[in-house]
Amino acid sequence: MAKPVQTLSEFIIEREKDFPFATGDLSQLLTSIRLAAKLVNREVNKAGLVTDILGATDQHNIQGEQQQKLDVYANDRFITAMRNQGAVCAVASEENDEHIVFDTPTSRSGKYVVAMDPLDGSSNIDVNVSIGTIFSIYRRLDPEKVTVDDFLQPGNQQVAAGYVVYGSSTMLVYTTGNGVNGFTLDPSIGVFCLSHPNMRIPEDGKIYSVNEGNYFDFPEPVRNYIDACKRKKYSARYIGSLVADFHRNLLKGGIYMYPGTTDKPGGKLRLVYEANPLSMLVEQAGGAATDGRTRIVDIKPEKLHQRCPLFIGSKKMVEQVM
Ligand code: AHM
Ligand code: MG
Repeated sequence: MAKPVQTLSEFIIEREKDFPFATGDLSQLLTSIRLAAKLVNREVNKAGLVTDILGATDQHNIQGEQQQKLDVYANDRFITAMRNQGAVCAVASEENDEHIVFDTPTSRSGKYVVAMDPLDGSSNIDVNVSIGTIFSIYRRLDPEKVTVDDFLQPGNQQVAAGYVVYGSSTMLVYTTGNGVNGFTLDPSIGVFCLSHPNMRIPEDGKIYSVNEGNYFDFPEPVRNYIDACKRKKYSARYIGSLVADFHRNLLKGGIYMYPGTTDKPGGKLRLVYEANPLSMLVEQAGGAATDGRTRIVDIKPEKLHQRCPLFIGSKKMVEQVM
């Protein structure tokens, strides 16, 4: 007889029992993320059919990037789900200039803050290529007030982190600092089921993911590393959706790189809600992440939307590029 599958909600409840003093707040928070992920998944799946969900809005985010309609939809869904749950007192998002403090009676005393990129890889939305959501959870610093400092804690203080990849199937992958587990959405019943228990990234890999269009602007050591990958006939794989590139490398082994360039020494990716959560995940899975000098999760963020170079993936490959 086939082994019964464990659902995400059963898994969350089971894990909660491992922490004798757990209040259930983190479980509640993960439940709200699960709900929002399903709603976003529904819209992503019918994006080609429904004309008012594809394309850009006339708004720009703080980075000056034009917001897509699905960016705004995903942002609203995740914020609403967390506001309604009560475990979260504030959220910071790639799509909002500043963090948002919740004012409902229950959320005011919420223990956690969440930083997120609600829809990563926006340029891939209209062309039916995988996109994702990334989230990072911290304990708030002061029970009396919420400030931006709650979000500027180094990544090594994260309580949990994860992502959702809306791909050929939709998966939610997360860690609470005790290994990494992946759940695949069964669309016929609308339930996430444990499909990838205790995920480990291969120690070494043969895939490198980088936007080589920027090659001539990369620092020399990075160009040398890319040349070495080619000499070894490694496979070049670059989707242009960080979550999807990261997910593939997590399963198969590989390195994702977004280095600084001559005109953008900080690179493109954001430390707080892109690099930090994926770095916690990769370390929990046995891999590594650095900005080229410092372990990503040891960097103390100074600004909410701060960028950082990112080299992330199989441990040996990250060591070599360093
Ligand atoms: P976004 O958060 O605005 O979608 O930007 C982040 C994305 C990553 O998903 C992806 O890896 C990278 O930007 C691609 O950038 P580029 O087109 O410069 O290669
Ligand atoms: Mg992004």
